[in-house]
Amino acid sequence: MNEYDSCWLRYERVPDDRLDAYRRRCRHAYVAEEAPELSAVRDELRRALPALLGTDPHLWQHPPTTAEGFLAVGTPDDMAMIAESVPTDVVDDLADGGYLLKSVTWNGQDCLVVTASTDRGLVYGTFHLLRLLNTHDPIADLDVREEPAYENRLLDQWDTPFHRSVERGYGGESIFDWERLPDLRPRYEDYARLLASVGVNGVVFNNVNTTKPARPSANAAFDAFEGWQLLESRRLEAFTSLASVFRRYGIRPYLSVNFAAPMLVGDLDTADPLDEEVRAWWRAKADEIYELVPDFGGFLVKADSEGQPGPYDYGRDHVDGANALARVLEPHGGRVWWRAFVYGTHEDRAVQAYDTFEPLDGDFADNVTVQVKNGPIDFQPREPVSTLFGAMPETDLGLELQITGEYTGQGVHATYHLPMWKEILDFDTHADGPGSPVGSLFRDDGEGIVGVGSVGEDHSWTGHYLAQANLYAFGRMAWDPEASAESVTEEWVHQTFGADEQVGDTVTRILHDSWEACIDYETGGLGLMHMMHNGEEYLENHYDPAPEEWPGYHGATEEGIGVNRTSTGSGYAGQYRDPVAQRYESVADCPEDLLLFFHHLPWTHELDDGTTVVQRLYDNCFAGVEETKRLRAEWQSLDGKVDERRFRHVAERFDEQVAQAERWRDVLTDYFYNHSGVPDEQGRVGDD
Ligand code: GCW
Repeated sequence: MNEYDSCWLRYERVPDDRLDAYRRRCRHAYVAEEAPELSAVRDELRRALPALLGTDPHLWQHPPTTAEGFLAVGTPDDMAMIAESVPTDVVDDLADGGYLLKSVTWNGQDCLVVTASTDRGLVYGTFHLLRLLNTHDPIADLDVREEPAYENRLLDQWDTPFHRSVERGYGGESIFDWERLPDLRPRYEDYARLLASVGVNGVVFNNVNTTKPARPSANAAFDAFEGWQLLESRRLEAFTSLASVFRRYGIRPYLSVNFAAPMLVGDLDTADPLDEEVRAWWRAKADEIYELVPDFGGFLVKADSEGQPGPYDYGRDHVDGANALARVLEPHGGRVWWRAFVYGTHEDRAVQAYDTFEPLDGDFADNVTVQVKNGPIDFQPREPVSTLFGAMPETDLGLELQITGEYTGQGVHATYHLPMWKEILDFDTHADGPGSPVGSLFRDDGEGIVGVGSVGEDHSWTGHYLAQANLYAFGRMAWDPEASAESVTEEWVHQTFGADEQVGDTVTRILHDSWEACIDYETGGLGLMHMMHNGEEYLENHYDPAPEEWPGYHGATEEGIGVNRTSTGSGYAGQYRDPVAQRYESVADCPEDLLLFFHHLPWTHELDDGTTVVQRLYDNCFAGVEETKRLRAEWQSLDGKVDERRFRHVAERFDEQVAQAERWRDVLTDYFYNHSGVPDEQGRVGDD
């Protein structure tokens, strides 16, 4: 990887005190037969082992006869040494993707075994082992058994085909050059490697907004193309080459489809999901896709939302729409991921997803997953969790998280999402009584976790070198939601910035403190949200402060602030199960960090510690800026300890982050002051 960063797959020479132990077991490797995934394993070992160990490893395809130790990667059927080293019934019982890593003695030699019952598991097992070498962990007594917590760990690309743009992507233009397919770019494989190394097993390659370019492209000729055209036969044929790259890494390809495709791609005059011709069109299209891409994962659909067509256009509902598509995928083992992101007809947008979908529980086909954003609004810095979690026990659900930082400073601010995701996963829904955290859902077949992608053509991939941590953490958490945030961060930092303890500790601290800082300067920290500038179509902003644009989201008046979502307001709090509903309903019990999401309160309402609401908002906005300055200083302390390119890039971004945090603080505090007329106790706000 030269034109772009290698992220956490850097493979730098391990320290001398590890070298002997590693070389003893990994100087040579045996990788069973030539399945696509195993050729990827072989390539990865060829890249990694010489770089890590400074050796030129032999890579056998047949069980070796050697007097030296070696690493064996294969299923128990592939080699007697593997079958004899691990309990084969344990291997057989592993979920798809699961694997074992084991240090063994074979013919008197120190060896290592990576085994699994599926080829995909061998890919993950190999990356796990390489991670251990990268982080200089001991490998003499390895006895690891790993299985993914969720069957589906998907990446949703909001890349707009042909335009090379990425809606809400801040890492540059799209890496996917559809116009040139079937020609492949090395970057595809490197992206697949990054994703597979953290266990992602599916990619939706195109934006859910299939009729809308994120912005007109530089090349006007491409503006004639629309995302739905990917379903045209010649496009699908070209798509096979991309699919084959990701297949080698155990990643199934998916496409977002436009619900009106029978009219747009076909020449029907309706897309009514109950119309026989429409059904026949979808069936033929699905058959065509599977003929070309046998491991195709399925369709992602955004229907009847933000201008996308859907079943409502024909007087049908979401079940009719989703099930019509599910029927044609079902014979091929494909799945429909149907998004619950709908809003528009209610005064409070928070209530709509639940109102729309909860009554449909039990009616969706077995191969439909309803994909729900983590919160009821839209990836705000902090939101309560969606009321749909735990509310649809008869339906497969997927949790949608945002890896990209649409509302968290985009590619400019160093905002780490893992602490937010942990908070979401740990939240007790009380769906099955106490002790039913969000993370315990999505565990059935057909369920899973989905991340909205963040990569682009930038050298850093993610627009900010530290934002690579969000991509890494997403995969690791979707594999193992119980892993501690600290351990995941530590892994990432060590692999990405090396073993230096000062660097490791500093970057870890920056990441872990960044989210709360962002909440403070962008919201005031009491549950307010979406005070963003919206911008024009194609130039949508969501970055600059503009609380005056969307007063409905924060409810500021002269008397008070916040949105009443209790039973005397929109009733959103009542969509949770008790005792969660009761807790949010009550001003006294509602957690402070969501207080103004659920309640409209006088500016001078006193919080638990006696501080007024408005004073706390002032204080938090100021604290957020101070914290951001502190994080910048932390980064600056690494001058000379991190390579120049990354050091400067992040340092410059921190300067802009501080300036932007100050802008937020000033705009918000002025706004609060102008509405409340209450001066800041410390005299920092208002006329000066
Ligand atoms: O709020 C919106 C985002 C859109 C996005 C949409 C969605 C892909 O601003 O950019 O469209 O959410 O999730 O469908």
